[in-house]
Amino acid sequence: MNALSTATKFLTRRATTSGTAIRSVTTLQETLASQLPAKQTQLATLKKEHGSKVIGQVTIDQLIGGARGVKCMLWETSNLDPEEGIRFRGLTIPECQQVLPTYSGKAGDGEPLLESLIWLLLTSEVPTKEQVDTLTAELHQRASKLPSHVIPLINSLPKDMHPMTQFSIGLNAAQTGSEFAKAYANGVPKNEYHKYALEDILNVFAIIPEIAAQIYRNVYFDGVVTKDQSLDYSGNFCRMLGYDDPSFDELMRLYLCIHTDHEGGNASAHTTHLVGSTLSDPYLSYAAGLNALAGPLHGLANQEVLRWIQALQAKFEAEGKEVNAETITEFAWETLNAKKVIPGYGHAVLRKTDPRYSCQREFGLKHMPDDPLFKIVETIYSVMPGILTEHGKVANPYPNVDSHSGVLLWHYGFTQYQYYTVLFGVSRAVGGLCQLYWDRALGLPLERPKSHTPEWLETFAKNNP
Ligand code: CMX
Repeated sequence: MNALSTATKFLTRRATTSGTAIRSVTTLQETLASQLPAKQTQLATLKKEHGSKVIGQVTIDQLIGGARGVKCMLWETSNLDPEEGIRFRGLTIPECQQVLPTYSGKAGDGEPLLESLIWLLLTSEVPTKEQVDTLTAELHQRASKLPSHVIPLINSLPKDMHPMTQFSIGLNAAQTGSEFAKAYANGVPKNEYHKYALEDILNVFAIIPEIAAQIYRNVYFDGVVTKDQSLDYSGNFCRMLGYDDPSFDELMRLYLCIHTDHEGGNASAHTTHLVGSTLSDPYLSYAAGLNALAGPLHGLANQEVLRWIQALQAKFEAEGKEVNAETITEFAWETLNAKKVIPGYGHAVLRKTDPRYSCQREFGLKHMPDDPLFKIVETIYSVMPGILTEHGKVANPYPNVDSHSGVLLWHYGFTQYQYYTVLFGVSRAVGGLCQLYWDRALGLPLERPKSHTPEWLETFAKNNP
């Protein structure tokens, strides 16, 4: 019996109602297996019947400018509209909050469980609470798959090494547990890759909270990680980090859900997809994605926002001035005139306020309306779009996801902002790797776009006046 059939067995729960009816929960693996043939046929037909149709053009500007807007990637799990923001399998964030199972068991009563979103992104179906509970139990069980050398390795790292570097090292080291790499080495046929990829993907989801929590506890506390597997994925992660507050659990559920996926072109998701296309296993693919997330123009922006606000507070405190719309405006212009970016503002695709910002703002208004830092973020929001519009360079003067997340964490005493991107990394694994499942299931090929030299471009431009 292979690991996959063990998992499927594990997931199948049977309950007797009044001693007569027997009902079983359709497992994640069964759901995916039932969808697979139709999905494969759909893509093959699309390619065969419409493969030669032109869907866009590429300008020299786009080639030099980071491929903005170039349509060249298939992405199943989410889509980003510049005006509306993200939809996960067609659902907006407020819609997810309405329909996905929560900790209380009632949709709409609290934040969705991360396990609900894993199910949705993988299968495009809204799961029942029962299905989500089986997935929670499976992930808790799979947490024991963390190879025994990983925690000692993390414990040996210097405390001043950035937590994202430690996270990437930890996940790379866990790759010894890859079922996909073993199966590939044993010559498993191509049409079976996806089964082993799914094994790895679920194992990565299961082990990364402990890797992440160990880093947090080592760098800032006593190195002790305490689990509570009676809770859901996010609740258990909060206990491992050392937080025991139901309201913080809810924040973590929201945080982990909204950072999962942002279609394919963002650097962390795209890197995961690119590296995965070489048939690197899901551990190595997502470790590469983490390294992309660690850049200040991407996931590191959430720590930079807190640093920016701290610097602003320190400056005006020293000058005996209040932090208000006027002083924030002054500080923003200082930043811009020094040719630095305002962290947490702007976006490569979005052209409106990020709905991930808006839902965090809603959370703040509900749970901490009088928090001083929350109020500063509100004031920044009231002036920054005007400042950036006046500055005249940015395509989008509105806040993105990173603008708000740190302030909410800070409210609960989670003030170690150098660590914030690790939380983003725990969540982004879900988007990048759910897509990687479909990459393997649909047999997507090695990614290999064409590059050109400047000389080729100049000659082309000359010949095409
Ligand atoms: N502050 C100051 N200048 C900004 C800016 C900001 N917040 N956002 C963009 N600009 C500048 C760009 O640096 C660029 O300047 P140059 O022409 O001198 O190179 C110009 O405005 C045009 O850029 P753009 O088309 O508006 O934005 P890009 O697609 O090039 O970049 C992003 C997008 C997110 C990297 C950029 O807005 C930025 O640096 N924001 C601050 C960092 C941040 O919050 N990143 C997190 C994004 C969300 C995430 O991935 O987690």
